[in-house]
Amino acid sequence: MTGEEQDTLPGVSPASEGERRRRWWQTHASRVGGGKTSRFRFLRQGRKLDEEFYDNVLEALLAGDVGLDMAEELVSRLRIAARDVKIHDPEEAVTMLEQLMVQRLQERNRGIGGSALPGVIVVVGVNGNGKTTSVGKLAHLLSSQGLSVLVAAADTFRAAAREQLGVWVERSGATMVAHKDGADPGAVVFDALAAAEARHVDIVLVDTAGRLHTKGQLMAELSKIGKVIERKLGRPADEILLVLEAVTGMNALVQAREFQKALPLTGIVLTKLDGTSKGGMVFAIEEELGIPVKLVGLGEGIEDMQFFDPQGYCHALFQDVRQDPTE
Ligand SMILES: Nc1nc2c(ncn2[C@@H]2O[C@H](COP(=O)(O)OP(=O)(O)OP(=O)(O)O)[C@@H](O)[C@H]2O)c(=O)[nH]1
Ligand SMILES: [Mg+2]
Repeated sequence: MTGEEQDTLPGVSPASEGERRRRWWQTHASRVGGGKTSRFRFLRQGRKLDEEFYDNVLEALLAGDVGLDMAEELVSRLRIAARDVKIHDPEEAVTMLEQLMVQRLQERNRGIGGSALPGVIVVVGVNGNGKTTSVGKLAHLLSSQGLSVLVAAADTFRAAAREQLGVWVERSGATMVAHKDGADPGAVVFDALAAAEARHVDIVLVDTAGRLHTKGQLMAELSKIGKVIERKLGRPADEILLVLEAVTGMNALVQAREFQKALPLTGIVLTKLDGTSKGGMVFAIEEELGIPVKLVGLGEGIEDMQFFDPQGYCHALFQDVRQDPTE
């Protein structure tokens, strides 16, 4: 199973899924990068492609938190492209910039999962960044694509974590395997996998307890969850997704390094992208971490998660410019 539009999860029609995804990005566009506070909105206003225009592009990219190296690379690509295809006005150049940003993001493989069933997706991260909510939304997203989903409540640490997850799972039509508070998370995962095999479930989602990346013992617990999966299925989990809040900034790198030591990360779930005006964060995170953003959260509702889509995302970053160029 993979999450790209062209080759998607088992049982899903790629065409209808692509259309659904496009619609989602359109309806959520105003939340990416803070809508009216979009950093790209003034770019089309200049008269000609002079140094001031390129300075403004660089400034907008930096203000949108794209990151210095990436911002410079994009401006340099834009200069070359503008010269090669003979672009003379800012309007066209901004359209070209958007295309270059899409291309840059398309260089990464954002597929989700493998081919063996059940597919296993483990969600990890520091406290309170949106893991449980993301598992709930993802259960809904995958169920709505016709997949059977089983959720393992492996956060046995925080009181009420199981109940919180249970509410999401019920709403999404998935099923859940849970143990008592304080139980061994590895045992929960083992039982969830056994149940998934017995019931021929497509996907197992594992919600884990929030943990500070500096706490060695808690990180060892994550490694153990990885080993349980390998022992039970004879293969590693398909995805280990690190949940990061879009506002995390440089600490994301520190977090990712520590989690990477416990389990090999395969992707990022970027949450709360609706709560920042720095919508360019996806570029910075991918450059810093070298791990692709695979899913984004743009709100607290059950429908507010989608597979990351370079085109939909860049379109959203520039939408303010497009809709209201003179304001
Ligand atoms: N605005 C917004 N809020 C979000 C998003 N994702 C999660 N939240 C909110 O973030 C808060 C924490 O979410 P949880 O899912 O409980 O976080 P968690 O990582 O499971 O927390 P712990 O298990 O305690 O580590 C909740 O109030 C969610 O509604 C998002 O994409 N956008
Ligand atoms: Mg949680």
